[in-house]
Amino acid sequence: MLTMEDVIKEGHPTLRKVAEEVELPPSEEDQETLRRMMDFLLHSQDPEIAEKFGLRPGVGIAAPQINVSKQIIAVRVEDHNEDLLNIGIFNPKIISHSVETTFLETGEGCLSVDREVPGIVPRYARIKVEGTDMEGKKVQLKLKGLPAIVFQHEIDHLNGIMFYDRIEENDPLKKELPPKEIIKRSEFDGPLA
Ligand code: LHY
Ligand code: NI
Repeated sequence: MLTMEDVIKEGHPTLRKVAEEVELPPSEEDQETLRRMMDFLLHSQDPEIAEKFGLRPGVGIAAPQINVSKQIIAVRVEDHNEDLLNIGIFNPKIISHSVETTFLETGEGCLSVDREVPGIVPRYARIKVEGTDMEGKKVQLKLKGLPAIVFQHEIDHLNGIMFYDRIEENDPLKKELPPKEIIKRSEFDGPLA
């Protein structure tokens, strides 16, 4: 099973790389990677297992964080109705998003960052994500609230982006995306960068 020792930390070059697309249908090896990532989240959210293995509770993880530079993410998080969204996705892509932005009141953290970084991380309030699930089936998800934030955090990892890259350096409490990003991204023109 994966533990914190398998999770690479900031400064590791893999976290700054653009991850490779997964070939479809997903290979046994890629499926196994995703399964291990989903198990990690499950274990990290089980108080007894987490305590026993020293796991930091997590709601999302991206393959580059376990030093696999491939477009694979796992998310395990409750939505605003307390329904569990537990999903693994190959090649996730934000195909559209709201103009409205949002942010987590408490700021964001990262399993690959062993320090607190205060500041507002602006995120799209709503996104539509396309990708491929564990079985190789194409899926589309419409997300808002915490699940939308977690997906954006994880998809950022696939593009070598850390959450603190999005905190305005001279104004860490700024709640808007920089205007040029709003313009660029509202054209739905490809990956976040
Ligand atoms: N995991 C974070 C976690 O605590 C994800 C996250 C996302 C935290 C958004 C807070 C806000 O589960 C990761 O760092 N995954 O990359
Ligand atoms: Ni992270």
